[in-house]
Amino acid sequence: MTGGAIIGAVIDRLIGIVGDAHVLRDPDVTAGYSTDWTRRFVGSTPLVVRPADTAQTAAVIEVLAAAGIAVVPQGGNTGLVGGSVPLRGETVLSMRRLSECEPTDELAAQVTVGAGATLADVQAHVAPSGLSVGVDLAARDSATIGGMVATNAGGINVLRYGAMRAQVVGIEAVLASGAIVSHLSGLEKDNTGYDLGSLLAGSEGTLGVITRVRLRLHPTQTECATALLAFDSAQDAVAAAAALRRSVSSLHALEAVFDSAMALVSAHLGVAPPVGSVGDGATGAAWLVAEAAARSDPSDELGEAVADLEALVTDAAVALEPAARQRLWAFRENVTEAISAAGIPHKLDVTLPAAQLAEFTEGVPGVVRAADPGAQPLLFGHLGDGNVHVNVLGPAGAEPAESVDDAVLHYVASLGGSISAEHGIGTAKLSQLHLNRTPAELAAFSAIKQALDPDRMLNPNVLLPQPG
Ligand code: FAD
Ligand code: 2HG
Ligand code: ZN
Repeated sequence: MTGGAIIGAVIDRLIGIVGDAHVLRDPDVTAGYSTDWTRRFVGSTPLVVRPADTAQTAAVIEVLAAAGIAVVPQGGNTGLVGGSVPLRGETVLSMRRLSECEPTDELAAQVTVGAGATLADVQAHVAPSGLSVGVDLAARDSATIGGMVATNAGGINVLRYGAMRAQVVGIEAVLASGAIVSHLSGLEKDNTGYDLGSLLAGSEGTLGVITRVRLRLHPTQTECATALLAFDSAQDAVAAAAALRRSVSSLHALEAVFDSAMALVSAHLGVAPPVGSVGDGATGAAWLVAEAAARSDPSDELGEAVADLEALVTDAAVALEPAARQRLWAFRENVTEAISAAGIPHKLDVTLPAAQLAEFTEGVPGVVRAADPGAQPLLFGHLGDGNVHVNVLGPAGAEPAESVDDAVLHYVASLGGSISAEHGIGTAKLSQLHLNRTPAELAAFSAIKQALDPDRMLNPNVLLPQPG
């Protein structure tokens, strides 16, 4: 049963496990758990259950599975691919209450945290030990560690530390059967069979509900230098990004904002960038945010590398102090907010091979407009990882034609790229997954799902080919 009447006896049993205050049934309250961050994906649910710990999570899943009620696990609900909301009346399992952070293990440089802890909370928790989480992203105040593992989130420091999967040294999760798998010892070398942490990373809530995560931490890079670099063309920005990757050993982030997105974000902030000229969104200009970070001042290393780019860079601003660095970052970090304020975009999150990156950034606006002449492509992203975010707005902030997604993702695949760099497949990219994955791979995915969740109780609408 998904949606429809939830038997009173089931609700009574759930209340017995988590308490009446944590079985939410008021439609005004559950609505907030049923619409995604972008407002593109709107579902509904009769029930939101908020367990407090792993044992309660397991007990809730057992009750729901016995009643044949499917579940959508939800963390901060900041996911961007329609994977965190109940699109077919599923029950939402909100993991936000599992927010406990255990003491930082300074000897191992690791920490075990509840799946519902936000990234910002964990960052603040480990900071006094001189340690940092390897993944950082603009949704840090709401995104949870469980959701970030489930999506294998990327963010701004992947070129240095890898994505979320690379941070996981231990995991605890509840399977669809209600069984708890817990492997949190954090041994750096541990070849004792299948790595369930790796399997659950990027599984988007389809294989298990993550309840606790042991994270590998990194020494905090205390000295930072940030540069905002302006370019006349996307091609020049791509060439400069490749050069900076080769030459700056302390490179910590390498982000891009292309003309159309810079026009929107600077209007949203009410501030022009300190370098480069913002046009009408069609000049082809581009900006890079390049950050170097180390235990000793990296500004000379970054400055020399930027000076070597004089044939490409038209102007550069460099900042060392936190407030000044933040003013440069604002032009990158606020793009998603600025787009959301302008309308409901389609979000295409792609990676290109290095050799095709310039061709793609220059070619994709034409591909978008050929599919929907009224659509507005907005490009930005993690250029150091080859990851471009192509957001597309329709006229007056409406959604663009559905055909835009197909056109862009086919173009990406034709260039050898990935249709999902870091946000996942969710429901948004489900029909294009075959562009990147062979029938044999999809069959293996289905076999894993069948083994761990034969009745499709966990997030049944996302990632996997739908039955029938
Ligand atoms: P949710 O949105 O609640 O859920 C996401 C998926 O994970 C769903 O499929 C859900 O079912 C599953 N899930 C959630 N919790 C669990 C759990 N405990 N166990 C099992 N499955 C679970 N993403 C990036 O990769 N890089 C970025 O730079 C980035 N920047 C962002 C900036 C903004 C402003 C916003 C709004 C989003 C951004 N995102 C980014 C997307 C989003 O923040 C990430 O996908 C994040 O990992 C989602 O975490 P969450 O807790 O909000 O998960
Ligand atoms: C980012 O890099 C996030 O800012 C969000 O991944 C991207 O809004 C988007 O498409
Ligand atoms: Zn991103």
